[in-house]
Amino acid sequence: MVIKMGDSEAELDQIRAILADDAKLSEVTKAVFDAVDEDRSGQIDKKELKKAMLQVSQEAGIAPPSEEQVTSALQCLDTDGSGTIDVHEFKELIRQLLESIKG
Ligand SMILES: [Ca+2]
Repeated sequence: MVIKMGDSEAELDQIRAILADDAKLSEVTKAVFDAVDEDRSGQIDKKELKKAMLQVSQEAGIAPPSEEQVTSALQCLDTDGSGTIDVHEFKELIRQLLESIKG
């Protein structure tokens, strides 16, 4: 599943529905997580995060992330300090992302 950064009512309704339903949010998280976790380790490491951020920036038509931005995103997401992002940490990211789109 691709999360579009659109703002049409239908898309906003879909985002609200996902945020209101934890099972749905987990499903979306898992789909995105698996796409980013290329080596299927169950953890997103810095290299994978960088690639994902690069892809998002390309699709959004913005400048690619700097090394510092990738590092700070990783530190921000890695709430247990393991150096990688697990699916629970990733779920918080997706939740915040959807919350910010929903406005
Ligand atoms: Ca972690």
